[in-house]
Amino acid sequence: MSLIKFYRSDRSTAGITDAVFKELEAAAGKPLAERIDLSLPDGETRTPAFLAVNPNGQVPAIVHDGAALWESVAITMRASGSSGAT
Ligand SMILES: N[C@@H](CCC(=O)N[C@@H](CS)C(=O)NCC(=O)O)C(=O)O
Repeated sequence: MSLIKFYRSDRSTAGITDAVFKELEAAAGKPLAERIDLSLPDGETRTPAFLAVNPNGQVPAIVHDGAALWESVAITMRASGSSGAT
């Protein structure tokens, strides 16, 4: 499986998604996601580049196999199904 690009920020809803990825990575014994840290105070979720990933301008968001996905619940379901853990 190709690495998932995982857009996150400290002290945000992305922490839940990050915890799920860490559990899945521990089970898989390998990294599943490349973490890309964005600064909310610096407005990094509002750049044109990130809005092309998530038009809502919010983390968490992922890009996997060329497809973007946002909303923590949707990402968790996708990641769990793609990891081989379920
Ligand atoms: N319902 C969304 C909520 C995501 C959300 O509220 N993200 C906030 C951080 S906790 C955010 O990225 N805010 C940046 C902004 O609005 O500019 C989810 O569960 O993924």
